[in-house]
Amino acid sequence: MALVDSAQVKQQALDLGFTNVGIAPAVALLPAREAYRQWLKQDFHGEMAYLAEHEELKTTPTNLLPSAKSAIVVSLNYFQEPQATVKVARYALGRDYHKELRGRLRQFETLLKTEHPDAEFRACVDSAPILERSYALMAGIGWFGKNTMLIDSKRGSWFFLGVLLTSIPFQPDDPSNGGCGTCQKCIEACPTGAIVQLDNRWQIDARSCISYQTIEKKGELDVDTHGWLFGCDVCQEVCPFNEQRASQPMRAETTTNEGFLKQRQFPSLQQIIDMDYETWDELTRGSAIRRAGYEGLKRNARAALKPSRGQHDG
Ligand code: B12
Ligand code: SF4
Ligand code: SF4
Repeated sequence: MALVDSAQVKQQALDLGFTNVGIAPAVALLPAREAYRQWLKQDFHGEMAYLAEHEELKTTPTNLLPSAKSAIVVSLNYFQEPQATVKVARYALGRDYHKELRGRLRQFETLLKTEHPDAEFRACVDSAPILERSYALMAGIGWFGKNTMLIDSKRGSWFFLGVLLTSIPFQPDDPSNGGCGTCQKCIEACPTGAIVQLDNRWQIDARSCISYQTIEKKGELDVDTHGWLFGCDVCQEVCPFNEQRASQPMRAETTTNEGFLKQRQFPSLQQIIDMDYETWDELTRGSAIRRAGYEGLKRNARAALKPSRGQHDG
C-alpha cells in the first residue's frame, strides 16, 4: 500500500486552528486493550457503564470505520486562568468542547473530501468508543503522565483531543516518548488519593476522582470533593510540564479560541443551591456543566460548601 505524504494534511489541520496534529496508523492497540481491560476489572470506572460496554470497540478503529487506515489526531488548547467565584475545571468554563471540536473536525472532513472524494471518514470526540489518548500517543502528540493525562513536553496537558479516522493511508508519525522521571507531584497533591499504582503503572481510580464524582456520579457523592463544583484541575495545576518557562513559550498559553473562554462570572455556591430550574437552564445551556444535571449541580454545590476533612481522606 502506497502511503500518502502527510505534510499537507497536517498543515491544513493547523490552518483550521488546531493546536497540534499527528497521524497514527489505524491499527488495533492490543497492549492498551489489555491495560483497559485490567482497569475495568478493578471497577475503576465506577458507574460509567458505557466504558465497559465499549471494551471491544475501543482499541479497534476498524469497528468504527471498516476502511480505516489512519487516525488523524488533533489537539486543541483550552488553558485559561481559573474562575474567581467557584471552583470549576477550566475545560468547562466556556462553550461545550464536544460541539467546538466536532464542528472543527467536520470542517476538516469537508475540506479533505473535496481533495479525496472517494475517501471515508469518521470523526470521534470523547463519546465515540475510541481510546483517544492511546492514539494520540501513537500519533506523537504526547505521552502518559502519572496523572494519566496526555502530556506534550512543549505544551503541557491543557488540551482536548479529537480523532478523525480515514481510509486514506497517510504516512504515520513516530509515537511520543517522554516521562515524568522521579516526579510525584500530582500523586501527592491529589486531594482524594485517586492516582494509584497497579501493574506497575499509575492509573486513576475514577471512583475516588473528584472529576468523576462531580460530573459522572449519580445520586449521593461518596468522597469529599474539596470545594470543587464541577471537575477538578489539581493534578494538572501542580504538573511541572504545565509550568510556564521562558524556554517553553507554548506552555500554559491562554487559549485563542473565543468559545472556550469563560463567558460570565459564576453565581456563588449558595445561589446555585437556591437556583430555580430556569436559571440553571440558562446558566448551563451549551456548556459541559449541563452534564451534572439540575439536581447534580445543586448536590455538588452543597458538598463544596462543607469544610474539607484534609488531604487523602477519600
Ligand atoms: C472516562 C473519561 C474520564 C474519567 C476517567 C479518567 C481516566 N483517567 O481514565 C473521568 C470522569 C475521571 C475523567 C476525568 C478527566 N478527564 Co476525561 N475522559 C474520559 C474518556 C471519555 C475516556 C477515557 C478512558 O477510556 N479511560 C480509561 C483509561 C483506562 O484509559 P486511558 O486513560 O485513555 O489510557 C490508559 C490505558 O489505555 C493505558 N495505556 C494507554 N496506552 C498504553 C500502552 C501500553 C503499552 C500500556 C501497557 C498501557 C497503555 O494507560 C492509560 C492510563 O491508565 C476520554 C475521551 C476518550 N474517548 O478517550 C476523556 C479524556 C481522557 N478526559 C479528558 C479530560 C480533559 C479530563 C479532565 C482533565 C477533566 C477535568 N478537569 O475534570 C479530568 C482528568 C482526570 C485524570 N487525571 O485523568 C481529556 C484528556 C486530554 C489529555 N490531555 O489527556 C479526554 C481525552 C477528553 C478529550 N476528548 O479531550 N475523564
Ligand atoms: S482530577 Fe483531581 S481528584 Fe481526579 S486524579 Fe486529578 S487531582 Fe485527583
Ligand atoms: S505532576 Fe509530575 S508525576 Fe504528575 S504527571 Fe506531571 S510530571 Fe508526571
